[in-house]
Amino acid sequence: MNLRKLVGTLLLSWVFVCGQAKQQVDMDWWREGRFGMFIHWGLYSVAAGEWNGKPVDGIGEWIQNFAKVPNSEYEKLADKFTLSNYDPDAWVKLAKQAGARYIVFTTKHHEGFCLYPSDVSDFDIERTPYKRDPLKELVEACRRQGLKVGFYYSHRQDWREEDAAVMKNEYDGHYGKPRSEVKPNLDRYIKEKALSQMKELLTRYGKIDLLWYDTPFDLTKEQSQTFVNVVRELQPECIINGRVGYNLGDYGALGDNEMPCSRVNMDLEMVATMNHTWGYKKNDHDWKSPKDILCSLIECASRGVNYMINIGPKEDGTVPQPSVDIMNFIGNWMQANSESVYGTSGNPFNDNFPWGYATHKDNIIYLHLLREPLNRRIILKGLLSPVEKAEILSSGMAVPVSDKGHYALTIPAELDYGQIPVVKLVCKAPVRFSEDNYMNENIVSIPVANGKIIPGKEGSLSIAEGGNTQNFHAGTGKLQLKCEIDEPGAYKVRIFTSRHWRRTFAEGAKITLKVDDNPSFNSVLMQKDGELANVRQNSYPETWSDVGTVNFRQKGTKELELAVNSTGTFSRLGFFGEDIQNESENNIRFMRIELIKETR
Ligand code: FHN
Repeated sequence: MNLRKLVGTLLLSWVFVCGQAKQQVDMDWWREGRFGMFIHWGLYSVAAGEWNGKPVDGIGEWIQNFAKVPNSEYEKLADKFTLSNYDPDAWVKLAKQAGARYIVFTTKHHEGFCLYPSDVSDFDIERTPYKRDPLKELVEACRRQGLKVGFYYSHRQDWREEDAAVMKNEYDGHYGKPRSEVKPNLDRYIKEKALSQMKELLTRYGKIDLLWYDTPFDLTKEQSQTFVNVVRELQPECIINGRVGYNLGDYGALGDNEMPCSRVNMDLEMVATMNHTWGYKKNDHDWKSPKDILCSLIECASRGVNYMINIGPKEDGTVPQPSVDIMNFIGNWMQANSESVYGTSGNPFNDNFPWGYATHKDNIIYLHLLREPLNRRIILKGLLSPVEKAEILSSGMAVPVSDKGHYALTIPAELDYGQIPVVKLVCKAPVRFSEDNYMNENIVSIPVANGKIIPGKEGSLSIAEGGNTQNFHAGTGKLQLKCEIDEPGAYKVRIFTSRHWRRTFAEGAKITLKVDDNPSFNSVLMQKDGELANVRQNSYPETWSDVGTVNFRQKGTKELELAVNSTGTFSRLGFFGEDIQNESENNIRFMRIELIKETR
């Protein structure tokens, strides 16, 4: 054993003996920054979504798995991973001018290939024509330009390692033998490879600001904890993401491209693709629009959530032009409007606004206008703080505010909504707001996350990190919600649910809903009456069901009570594209209920 390895082994043993150190993590920069750039780069960038000249479905970095490529074949990609146009300063500049405050880079993805020279694996950058350490170069570029650095490390999946074989999720021919002969020894992989590589990553590159683990799958809590411990011991200030497993990280985890549906009161990050893949795919031209991506950043900020957008460079290091265009578009907007994102705390109101989003900071509320508000008027019914003034953030143009019981803003004519103008509303004191839900532009939008949970005979439903219901079925109780009705009349009741994109809409789901003193909707079938056409469709599509109409004879506070009678069945796209029929569901993923005023 060479000296470097001996020191490493001693250090690791110390990590195991000490266990978890006292947490000294500094979350301030991460909360303040709100915006990061993810980079997926590896041998899959060489394959670029094709194997043997044929396009392969699915996310590009999974091509080895989806195209069922044995390791002996896959490793040949290393010869073609040239990095010939790799310019880490240009990548960092791209992130920085867009306003991103941190970068997270794939040091090892599920394929097992290390983008740095590793002493414990020969499947690393030294196999490529590139003779330097691209990770070191990227870290240095981040430091030069003042961005925080995060390392992505696939801690559970490693298709190069038989001992880390997952099987259910994984093509079993990687190792050149039948499934029955593969006898994984996960503990050995963790101790001898993963933790040793963590030590390399945490001791060779100076201060690392964020460690981004992924797909914890079947790790035990103890195993996840060792991945926490190694960071705490070697880099006590480093933040650990939620996907280390068992909520042991410093912030919570959402699914890929999963947009939270209401304001959250915890540290959370949303990670998103610009098209349908993380790793480069030459045939994926289905890019989200620059405005869509900017809206996602703003929406995340309005939920109090960080947003990390991904780029997937080509094998030579070139960033696809649509990604550059998106980052530049965000950068232009951020130049004038970044104060409405950095260090903000999300929408202070419980309302979802039809015209856009809101964030706040101290005594300031920022209103992000995606479209012209109805009659160019915004009425902030829940605002309790006295207002000093309002203006368009990018130009300083005054926005008149009147106070007739509720503050009302008159939005100037002819704003360019393609550029998402922001109203800066300055209050005379730190923002105070009511907890109630009000009607905006004829819609009362009631997030389920605000509800009171009444547990059932079989335990309790709960609210997931992203604000949707989880474990909500006939046995787990009911949800009570409230809203303010200030205009009596008839209202359509629309219920929004979401689902993972691999699942079809659940058939046969039935609910019971009571709305104030209206006759209750008993065991109503949830129909797929419509689906929102937006960036969520690729990940967690949102569907609505119109369950009927209610009448309010008087204004005032109204109570709603939601229960599930049956959750229904769905079919699911399996991991290799197979159609899995008639799975049952133990949850309806409710997001919000809308009461829509009938205006006839
Ligand atoms: O399987 C990976 C996937 O390839 C990609 O890296 C994403 C990014 O969040 N994480 C995993 C799936 O959630």
